[in-house]
Amino acid sequence: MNMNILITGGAGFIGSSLCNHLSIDNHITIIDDLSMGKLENIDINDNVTFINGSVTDKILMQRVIKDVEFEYIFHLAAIASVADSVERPIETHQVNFESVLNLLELVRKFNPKLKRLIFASSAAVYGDEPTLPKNEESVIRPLTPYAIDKFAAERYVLAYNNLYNIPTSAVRFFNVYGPNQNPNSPYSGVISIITNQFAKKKSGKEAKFKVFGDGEQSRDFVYIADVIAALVLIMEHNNAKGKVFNVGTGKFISINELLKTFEKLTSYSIPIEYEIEREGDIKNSFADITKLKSLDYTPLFSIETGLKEYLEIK
Ligand code: UD2
Repeated sequence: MNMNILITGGAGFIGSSLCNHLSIDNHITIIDDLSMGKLENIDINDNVTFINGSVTDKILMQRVIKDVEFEYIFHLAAIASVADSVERPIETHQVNFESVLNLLELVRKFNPKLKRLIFASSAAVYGDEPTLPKNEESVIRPLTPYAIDKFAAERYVLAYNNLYNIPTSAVRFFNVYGPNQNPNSPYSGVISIITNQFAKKKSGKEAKFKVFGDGEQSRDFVYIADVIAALVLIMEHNNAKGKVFNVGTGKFISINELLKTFEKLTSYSIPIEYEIEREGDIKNSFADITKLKSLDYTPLFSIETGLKEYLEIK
């Protein structure tokens, strides 16, 4: 392909996986302040330029957009913790919303050759409205600063397509899992936390896992390789312009069943404690992926095959 591609948040979990995939035959520029991401996540080679900085730095962002004529931009940088957004709504708003609007304006002024900007939104926009599965026209009920910012930013991204002819798309990620997801906060993806505990157990250390609630809550867990495939399809399809897509598998599994799957695959078991339900936790969530399938997307990984690949079980 040999394109110039900007990935904000390119050292993070999803961004680094995307970079490692696309840098085989494109030039990638990454902006990341390493607040959550890690340099070790990136396969640094001649095709990758790493810039250590924040997407909230307007001077830096202007310089980057003016310096290189990007064909594609993936805006993945964000404060990913919902709890953090509740603690620090103003600071998280600067990263999760203002950086998006600023980037859109920079592109409008300085990047006429852009083929597509793809923005990472979230299933959080659907909130706790119980109808399932969620399709892109389902009721939107964002409940936290994180979800409100994601929804507002997503609308701006699509409005720039319609108002100014800036080619954009947005994705609503469901529960993404896979290598390089940081397990070190209680709000890290639950699969990264469970994996970490099973790895401890394997190496003879003390391990345990706390389930918040009765464990019957369910999620649509999508393996990172399927997410990368979805992003590439959206990037390549002209008819994805001006649209938002759910990115999930269309299937769901409860936390209890997930734990059983880990036990089956690893042949280990760890002590499980049941704690009070997490405040604001959504009971069940899964995606209707009909719209993404119209771009020829088929998720290749079930929860079992995805976990096998992640846990490197041959
Ligand atoms: C996901 C997203 C979040 C936001 C939200 C919107 C991830 C990592 N997070 O949060 O950014 O978009 O969806 O709805 O994708 N759990 C336990 N024990 C633990 C950790 C989690 O029982 O140690 C439970 C948790 O209470 C929840 C489920 O596991 O019911 C999944 O938790 P999560 O933090 O992986 O993802 P979620 O859906 O809360």
